[in-house]
Amino acid sequence: AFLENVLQNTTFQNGLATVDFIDNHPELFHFEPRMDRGTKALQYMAEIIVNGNPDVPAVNPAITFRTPVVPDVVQQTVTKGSKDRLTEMGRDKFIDWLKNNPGIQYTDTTFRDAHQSLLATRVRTTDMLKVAETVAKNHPEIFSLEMWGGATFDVALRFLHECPWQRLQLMRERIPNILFQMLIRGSNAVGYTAYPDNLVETFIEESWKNGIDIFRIFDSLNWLEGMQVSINAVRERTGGLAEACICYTGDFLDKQRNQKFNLQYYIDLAKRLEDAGAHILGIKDMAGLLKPTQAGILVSELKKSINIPIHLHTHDTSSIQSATYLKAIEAGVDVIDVALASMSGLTSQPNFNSIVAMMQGHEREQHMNLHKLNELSNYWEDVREFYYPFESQLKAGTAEVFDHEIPGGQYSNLRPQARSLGLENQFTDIKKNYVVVNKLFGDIVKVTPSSKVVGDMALFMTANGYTEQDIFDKGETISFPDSVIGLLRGDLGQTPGGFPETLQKLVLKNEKPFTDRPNAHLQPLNLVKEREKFEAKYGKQYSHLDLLSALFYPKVFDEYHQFKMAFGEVYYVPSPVFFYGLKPNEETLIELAPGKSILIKFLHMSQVDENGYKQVFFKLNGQTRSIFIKDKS
Ligand code: 3PY
Ligand code: ZN
Repeated sequence: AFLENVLQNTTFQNGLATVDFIDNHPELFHFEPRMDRGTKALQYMAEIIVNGNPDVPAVNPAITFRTPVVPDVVQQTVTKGSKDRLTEMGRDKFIDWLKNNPGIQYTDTTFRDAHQSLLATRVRTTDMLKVAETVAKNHPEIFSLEMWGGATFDVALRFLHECPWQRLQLMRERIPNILFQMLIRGSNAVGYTAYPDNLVETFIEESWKNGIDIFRIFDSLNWLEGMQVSINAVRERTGGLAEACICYTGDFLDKQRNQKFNLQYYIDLAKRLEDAGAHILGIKDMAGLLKPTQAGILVSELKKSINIPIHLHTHDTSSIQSATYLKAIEAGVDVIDVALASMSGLTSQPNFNSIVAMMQGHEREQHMNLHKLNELSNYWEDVREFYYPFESQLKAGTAEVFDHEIPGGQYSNLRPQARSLGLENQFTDIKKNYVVVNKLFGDIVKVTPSSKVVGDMALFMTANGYTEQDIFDKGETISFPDSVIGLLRGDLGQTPGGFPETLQKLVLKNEKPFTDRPNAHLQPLNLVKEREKFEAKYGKQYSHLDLLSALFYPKVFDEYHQFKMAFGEVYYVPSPVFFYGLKPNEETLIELAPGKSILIKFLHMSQVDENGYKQVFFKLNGQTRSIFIKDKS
């Protein structure tokens, strides 16, 4: 139904509105929800043209983009793949098949970790959807697609203004045959802090219902207790697979080092994860520290000690990780993580296409259509250009990673973080301090969120010019960053051997640390009550899945909502337009819904008027329209 707003109100039109008119008629000041989708799309285009996208401050006006070419499909039908196999066999038989099948299996991380590690997680749903069907039809041999979780959940809502659940659903519709995989941070789920167990459980159940099959579960301190709730939830509430991880750090062959993380440590942890109900063991080498020789030894020893299949994940920061894969393959690893050529290497995963070539003639070769994989990589090469402001400065592999142990995803983030604090010139000191902090904390596993705490402390020490000795000498009077207090209080769980007590006392002052599960102190959420609160705030327009998003990220969700009210759905806006706006006389076809497209052409824009507004003129499906936008410059 058409609802009146203030501009159509006759009292207002006739100049009869009095001072309390606004108070008496708040309903007349709700404009946005009534705008149609085309108008909201124009509103967004106009905003970006006038004020730019705040997420991309440094735009290069000279840049032009190529049009990415979607590879032709080799056949119109979708061949059965790993997803069908899991459905047909059930979990136990599927796991047996995986263990006994000689061909090496590939997980493609292009839709998640690759862009999290190279492009600050910014890859948008529309760029994924365009090739989704191609992946399903041309590459049914892929074991799984890592396409959700980790930082994608937060970044989708916060910076891309799109719904992560919708991404999952749309991808699932287009790729029915290949297993979907997500990364989940145990009791930290897709966030950075501990959440009530029942929120994590509900989240896992809904992720499964909406398309996730493999749950790669880790704990940022390798603390089994932080993973158990998630493992149980996958087993009990889904038909999917619980892949529980040992996070790999250090170098167990390095005799110089205090060997807390020795070979036996990993084997014991792997056995405990198997006993805890893992269907697959993940070796999560988030910083790319697992060297080839060590990989051969680790995988062989694990193969002797556990019965579940092994899935290896690494980052190619040092540029030697394809050698690690070859050694692991020869030692019997079952699945490896790779990224399409143009989205691989450096802080991302090793090169899928080249590894397929490496395996040609090998006894564990798995057939893949390399020609088509190359075409797919070419698509991503062009798409990657859209995201140029998010590229990290790293140009070549670095063996320094074996010293600082900074995870791939964090490495590309730390420099912009340093820049925003005015510390970019001290990046070398930050890397050194990262090592110092790790030692101060007692040598811990560093992966989200524990890695963020080490990073925060390294930045804090660099900014204040503190040395290790200063921390002990002046610690009583230093107020440490909140995340550091949280870690040493046990908010993220426990580290093997515990945190060093002297530091713990200096940081916590008089506060007592936890020794048990931080989540156990959190009240279960009453989801019915939460729904009521949610509806009181946002009405009935959002689903149960949106409620879960809001429970993880209340503030981010609120901003997402505000954005949606003003600009509607933007996931289908082409990326160059989304980030940089249209140029005069440029046009774009926008698919609002299947079969409903609009053609928008940007004509020109006026000078700023006395109230600070610019008028932006478009043609929308041939009709001239204009939008007023406040110039924020
Ligand atoms: C994440 O937690 O997002 C990671 O990718 C950790 O490696
Ligand atoms: Zn990773």
